[in-house]
Amino acid sequence: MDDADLQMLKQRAPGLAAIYHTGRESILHAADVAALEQARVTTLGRKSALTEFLRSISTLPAEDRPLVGKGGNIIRKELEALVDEREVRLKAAALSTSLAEERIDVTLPGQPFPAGHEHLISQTMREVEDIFVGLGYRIAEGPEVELDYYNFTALNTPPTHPARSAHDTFWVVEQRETMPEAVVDADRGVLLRTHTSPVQVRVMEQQEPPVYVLCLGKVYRRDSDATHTPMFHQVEGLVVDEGITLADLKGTVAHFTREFFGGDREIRVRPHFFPFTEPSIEVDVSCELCGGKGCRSCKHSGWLEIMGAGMVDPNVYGFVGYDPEKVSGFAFGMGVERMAMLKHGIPDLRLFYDNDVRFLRQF
Ligand code: 2U9
Repeated sequence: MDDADLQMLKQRAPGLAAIYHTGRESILHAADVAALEQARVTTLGRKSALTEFLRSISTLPAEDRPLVGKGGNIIRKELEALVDEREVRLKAAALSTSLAEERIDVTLPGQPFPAGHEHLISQTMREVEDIFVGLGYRIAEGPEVELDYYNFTALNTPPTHPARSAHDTFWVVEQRETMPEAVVDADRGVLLRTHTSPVQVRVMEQQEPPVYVLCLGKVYRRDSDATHTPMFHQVEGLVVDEGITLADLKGTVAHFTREFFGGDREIRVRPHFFPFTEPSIEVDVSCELCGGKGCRSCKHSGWLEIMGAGMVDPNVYGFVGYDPEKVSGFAFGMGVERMAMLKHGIPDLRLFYDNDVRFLRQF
């Protein structure tokens, strides 16, 4: 549009310049995208002064219409371009404001996720396992529902042996009940294992010496009071090789107690009896609380009983086909709950099974 056209336009359509200036001002002053949309509707919408003006062109003299129409469209295009340009600017400004204000610190710690952990009994078994694996032992497992033969008979505890009653067995199928005449068949009875020793019998059935094996797991006895639960956990070890002596047993136990309890712990050995070991011993570890002087926790003796053990009775080898003239070995057993109580000063066995997280989460 040249200057002459512009002059003519100003004369024929004097309101157009005002429409342009008002629209331009409201577009350029829109403070945000919403305000800009409002300005666009007011300036360029169907009810705007500009649209009204363009509609009214048909009422002008025919010779004026092309120029006025052209001018009106130029103005509309210019205002539309201003809206687009302003929109780009406002959006960019809004983005940089939100980037600055809504900053996320990715180094903040996340929401805590309440994860549990192994029960102290499992942790204790894992610790004992690690110590013996470090000595070259293999871990063995076996059934908790066991045959009388593996739980008692093959461990030198025949059907009439008095030691059987001491075990307070949970019977699944008691042969004496179903076949009263066949006491000889009593070792076919089915029971919940009263110790983990049957696992070692099964290991010896399966392999020739040397045997260096550790068994850990649940055992069951019909017993329930402040110091007994009907289910508890045992760890038992068995070594069978050529030339194994009681000195090897003592050395192994001394190493284990130092690793497990820490510090310069002493051990002492007392004679005892078990059907499956001969000779049999009980092992005590020196009390760390009183340094051996005697206190409440060691019942004023300076010593804490930690395990039973002994040299495997040669009769046991007869059941698994080992030659007691060629090999000898030792075995030991301990209660996991008791080990954990001694190590952590836990006063009551029942705390392990109350499932109170305030107790459990301390370990
Ligand atoms: C075989 C031969 C011998 C395992 C042994 C003990 C001594 C023992 C108790 C400790 C506390 C059980 O949990 S407790 O009540 N265990 O005193 N256990 S010797 O002797 C064996 C095992 C397997 C073939």
